[in-house]
Amino acid sequence: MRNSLLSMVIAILMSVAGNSIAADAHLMIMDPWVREAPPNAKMLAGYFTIMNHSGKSVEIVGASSDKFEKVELHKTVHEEGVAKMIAQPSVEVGKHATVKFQPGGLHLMLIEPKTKLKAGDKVDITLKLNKGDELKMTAVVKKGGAKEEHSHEHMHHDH
Ligand SMILES: [Cu+2]
Repeated sequence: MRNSLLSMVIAILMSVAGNSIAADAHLMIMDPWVREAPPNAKMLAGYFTIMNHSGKSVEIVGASSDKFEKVELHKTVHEEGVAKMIAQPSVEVGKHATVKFQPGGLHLMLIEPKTKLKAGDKVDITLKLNKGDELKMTAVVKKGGAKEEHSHEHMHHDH
């Protein structure tokens, strides 16, 4: 009896540990942040750098955050001098590669905030990887450089 109880406890501990460990210890997220937007903004942009120290490429296939209705992977591209954002079904991080989500390029499009966010606030974001793994990060809301184009709001403003 004791033994079976003990092995049950061990099994539970192992499954808890399994869930809390990052999907892949070889993946590293650096400097996650969300650009502060006007309080009525319907969309905010999120940025981070991801490094893949493993010998296998991984794919980011989606993202979510409990502070937003929806999170999409976007890329800003310039076509004939016009900046456009294109939703990406997935973003590959090659083996031993670094991919930057940064203003003017790849970004997380954080859609319909559930609460008002201002500089200094924290936003938990989960990346979904291929094979069903997840990678969590805590982004800090910061003021972005005013010169950076992109973001839907900025399209309606003159800088
Ligand atoms: Cu976007």
